[in-house]
Amino acid sequence: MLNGEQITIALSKGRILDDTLPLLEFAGITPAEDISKSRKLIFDTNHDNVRLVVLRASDVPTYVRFGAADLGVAGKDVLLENGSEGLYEPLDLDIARCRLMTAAKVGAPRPEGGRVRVATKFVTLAKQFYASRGIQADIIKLYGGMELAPLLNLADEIVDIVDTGNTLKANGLEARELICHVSSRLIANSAAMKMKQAAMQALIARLGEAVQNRK
Ligand code: PRT
Ligand code: MG
Repeated sequence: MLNGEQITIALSKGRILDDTLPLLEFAGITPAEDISKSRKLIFDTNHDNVRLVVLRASDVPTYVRFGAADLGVAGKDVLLENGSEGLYEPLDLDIARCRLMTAAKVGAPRPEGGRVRVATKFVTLAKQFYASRGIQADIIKLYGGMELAPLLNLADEIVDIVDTGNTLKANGLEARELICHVSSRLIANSAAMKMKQAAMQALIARLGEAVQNRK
């Protein structure tokens, strides 16, 4: 079914990878070796023309946008934050589900009158959210461990991903407002969708079946 066109699929390291591999497996694509046990970044598969590359979650859209990878799997949070220009989003894979939320110290009131200091790695989404509520926010860019910022009084609030809420709880924080629901999406390079139409469509269709099968 997959014809000879070379297809490169970019996967996110970490939690998304664990949920993506079973979908690929159902779609008939098996890595030639155990990705989680290897330090390699490029993996052959049981299909001569399909290979997998394993990247940082936030780099996946970049590889796909520039056509270095034809397909990729990325969180909707990353796509919304970085923009999805030049990308198709043919499938909601319905994996790595979570919520983007604001959070603050338990019981702490939002500073009145003045500006709210917000620590996050989602600078664009945070700006949009507070602006949409008419709240003046000073956004402080962090690269991780956002939970620490309110504890050390670097910020009043954070914007971060919440799943179980355990991380917030363990740090004396509580979720406040929901910004958006998040799941991982299959993304496709728009030129590859035309140039490699047959192989791309076949793969997307198979992955669509894999998603349905999980439901
Ligand atoms: O390393 P890099 O900065 O490139 O990426 P990353 O650290 O965001 O990668 P990774 O693997 O942690 O997350 C990749 C994607 O998984 C995210 O972009 C989301 O789309 C999705 N996802 C799903 C999550 C979570 N669930 C999640 N729980 N991403 C992060 N978390 C973190 C969250 O940041 C917080 O620290 O887990 C903690 C909250 O979890 P709970 O269960 O305690 O609420
Ligand atoms: Mg992480």
